[in-house]
Parts: sequence; structure tokens; C-alpha cells
Amino acid sequence: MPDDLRSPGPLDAFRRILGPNGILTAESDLEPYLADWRGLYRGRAMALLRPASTEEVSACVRLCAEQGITIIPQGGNTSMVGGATPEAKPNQVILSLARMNRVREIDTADMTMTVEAGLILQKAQQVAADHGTLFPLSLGAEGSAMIGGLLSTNAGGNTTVRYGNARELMLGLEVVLPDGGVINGLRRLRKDNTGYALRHLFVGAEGTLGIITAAVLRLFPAAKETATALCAVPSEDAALALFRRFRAADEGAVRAFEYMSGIGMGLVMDNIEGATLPVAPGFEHFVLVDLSASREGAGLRNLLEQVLEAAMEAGEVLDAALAESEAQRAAIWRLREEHPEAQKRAGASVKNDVSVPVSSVPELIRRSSAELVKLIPGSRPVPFGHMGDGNIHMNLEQPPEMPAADFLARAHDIMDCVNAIVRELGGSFSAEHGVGRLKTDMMEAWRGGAELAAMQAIKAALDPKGIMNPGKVLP
Ligand code: FAD
Ligand code: 2HG
Ligand code: ZN
Repeated sequence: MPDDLRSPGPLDAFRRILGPNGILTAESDLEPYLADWRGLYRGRAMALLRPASTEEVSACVRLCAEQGITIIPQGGNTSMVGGATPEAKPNQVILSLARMNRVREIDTADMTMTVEAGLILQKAQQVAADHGTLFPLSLGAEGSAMIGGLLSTNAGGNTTVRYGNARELMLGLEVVLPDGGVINGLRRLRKDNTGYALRHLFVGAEGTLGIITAAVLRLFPAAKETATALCAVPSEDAALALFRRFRAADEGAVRAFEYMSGIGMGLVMDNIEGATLPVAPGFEHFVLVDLSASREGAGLRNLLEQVLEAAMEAGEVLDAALAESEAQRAAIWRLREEHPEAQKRAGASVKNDVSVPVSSVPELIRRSSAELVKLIPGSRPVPFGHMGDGNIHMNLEQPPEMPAADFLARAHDIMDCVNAIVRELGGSFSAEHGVGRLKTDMMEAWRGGAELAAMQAIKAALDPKGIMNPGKVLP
């Protein structure tokens, strides 16, 4: 048991609050919680706290505040920016929400679901579906990511184009503040203008202002009809033109509109077992378009065929595969969803989760790709993502012959290269993954002056002792 960290005092006190199942201290038990999904960071912690109720969270936080112990809230630990990973410092605990995973209430009249922060997204989707409704948030990590983490990062994902980010799917929150106080804000109201909208402060705060313990989520009518296609398109501009065609034909029908490059698709084919391309090989640009409607007989298949036919005539679509079954639809989605895993298996990569106005997406991809290859000859740009939201993962794969460490040593140059273009296009250096630990040094340049000062003032007011997720978000 290392030195400074594990004085019996606080550990015994945590044990009294949480019971024997509520705390882990053995090195081997802590291991999976100390490093992030990307393998960028590894920290240390005196314990993993696993509270089972809001009262237990509050008691643990109060104790931490008294003892000057810092707290790293953790959900599914799928952060792309090292947000949920402890630093290599003493006197820290990781507070996992995993045991707080109940659905407290589901109301299909009001179309709301009140759930605890540790509920895994896929489970939330399933519960909503079991009640004949839809919880629309959807992303590749949905089998692990938890509601508290998704709200704390204001996660986006594949359906933002239709339903908005996690923020738009939340009506009320229960939050434990850094002094242990509890905001009981689980209101199910569509309208509630009663002073500062505190609930929105905790969404996207990445655990730096408090711990989300439960949330009221919005539900939607279940999809009764879907139509999905993978299209090969000749250029980034053609991809955007296709998006505009669908929007013009029926904006409300577009559930997702995702861009992928030929290089990215190649990485998926090479690294993901069972991945097969349902269109001819050799194309450089792809689009996944997914339509859905909450009523039967909406004619989505016709709509899909008509728009694609017109786009083919205009030379904006070169080939297309339309899903004929749920299995084919899932197989098409898999090609998109496996991009992060395929990149991970293919070697070292640097991620740029950036956004620009939707109309600038083609320019972003073209210019960034050209500049990145100039910066690191032999590297392979892998742009993919949520084109309909202007959010592209402008990632770069290492040159095959370059040692991974040499490539990763250039990570900041690579990010700066993309960010310079993003800035010119009026975009953001973090579209949906957040700032975490990875991008704190960008905050001064992008959000400096009054904006950053206001954030720091909020942090100081709510967390004067600085115990909530230090080293994240703010420089
Ligand atoms: P964690 O990683 O555990 O934590 C994330 C942040 O929230 C940390 O700062 C943590 O301290 C804080 N936090 C966690 N729980 C709480 C809580 N209850 N209260 C306060 N703070 C808390 N993101 C997208 O937006 N869109 C995508 O399409 C997407 N796809 C992904 C695909 C893959 C394969 C992977 C690995 C990740 C992807 N992500 C995506 C990133 C990640 O899944 C999201 O950021 C997600 O919201 C994190 O949820 P989590 O439960 O894993 O949170
Ligand atoms: C996605 O859209 C995620 O798949 C991950 O946001 C993006 O791996 C990435 O860069
Ligand atoms: Zn994404």
C-alpha cells in the first residue's frame, strides 16, 4: 500500500459511509480505473468509491471537502480527452457512479425518464424502447458510457443532427455540490424560468463543479420506419450537397448524416473482423444517411430512393447500398461505428474533434488533409464523423514506417495545424468530447479574456477548495 495515500483515517471513514462493497483499495482492483480509453494518461488514487445513493455521494464529498481529498468523478471511463482519469498525485479518490444505475421513474404521458447517473446509455435506450418510446442519444461507446458522464461532457454522437446534444435531452438534474450540498432539481418541466438555469452549468462541466447523481431525460416517440444507405460520393462537396438534398426533401426525417473517408473505410476493412463494404471498392468518400419516422407509412424508402436517384443524375452519388433489413442496417452502421476501434488497432493516431459551420466542412477536410500530409509526410488523414452537425473527427494516422513515439511527439503540432484552419473557419477546437485534461492548454487562446475569467469565477464560487476534478477543463 503506497505511503502517503492510504492513511487509515479517511479510508475507514469512507468504509463507514459506503460499507465493504462500496470501496476498492487494492492496486489490482483500481487498475482499470486509473487509465483512459486512449491510453494517454495513467494516474493514481487512494481508493475507488462506489456509492449506491445520493446520500452516500454527499457524505463522501463532505468528507473529501473536510480532508482536502480531491475527487475524480467517473462513469464509463470512455472519455476521449482524459477527463475521468486521476492525475499522478496523492490524496485523490475516484468516485464511480456505476452502482447508481436505477431507473427511478418512467412517464410515457409526460415522455420523461428519471434515471441515476450510473445507468449505461444502452440500458437507458432499452428501457425507453421497452416502454414503446425512444431515448435518442446514440454513440459508439453506448455499451459503456453512463448518463452522468454523457451529461457531464454534453455528449453529441450520431443523432445530434435531429435531437440535439445531451443537454437538449435533459430537463432536470440532481447534483451533489463540492461541499456535499444537494441540488434537488429533478423537475420534469418543459418550461421553468426560475433564476439561473443551474442545471445547464453542470452539463459539459466535466465533473469540475459537482457530481451529477440523477437526471430527468426527455423521451420521444419510437421509430416506426427507418431507411438507411451507405453512399459513395465523389468529393466532400458532393457529401455536403447530398446533405442539403435530404434536408430540402424532408429535414425532419434525417436521423443521422455521417461522413467517412476512403482511408478510414480501408482501416475498418483491414482491422475489424467481418466488416464488408456493400458498395464497389476504391471510392474516396462515403456518407451514411439514416432516415427515421415515428409513423408507419411515412414513405422513407421512397424518399431515400428519390433523393439518391436525383443525386446520382447530378453526379453527386457514385454508388449506394440501401439496407434491406435490420441486419444490413446494423452492418452499415458498424462500418461507421468501428472507426475509432479500427484506428486504435491500426497504430498511433492523433484525434481532432473539431466543429465548423456545416457549410465549411468540405473546406475543413480538404485543407486540413493537405496541411497534415505536408506536416508529417506519409501520414494518413482519417476524417470522419457527424457532417450534419459540422463536427468532423479530423484524425491523423501515423505513417507506417514512423515509430509511434516519434509520431505522438508531434501531437501538439498536429492539433495546432488543424486548429489554425478551424479558427479561420470560425469553428471550435472541441466539438463534442470536451476539454478534459488533453486540451486545457487551448482554453487560454480560444476562450481567454472575459469568457475564461467568468468560468474561473464560477469554479471558485462553487468549488473554492478546488477538490472537484482538478487539472481538467480550466488551464
Ligand atoms: P467518463 O469518461 O467516465 O467521464 C467523462 C467526464 O465526465 C469526466 O470529466 C468525468 O470526471 C465526468 N463525469 C463522469 N460522470 C460524472 C458525473 N456523474 N458527474 C459529474 N461528472 C462526471 N463522445 C461523443 O460526444 N460522441 C461520440 O460519438 C462519441 N463516440 C465515442 C466512441 C468511442 C468508441 C469512445 C471510446 C468514446 C466516444 N465518445 C463520444 C466519448 C465518450 O464516450 C463520451 O465523452 C461520454 O459522454 C463519456 O461518458 P462516460 O460515462 O464514459 O464518462
Ligand atoms: C465517434 O464519432 C467518436 O466515433 C470518436 O466521437 C471519434 O475516435 C474519434 O476520434
Ligand atoms: Zn463523434
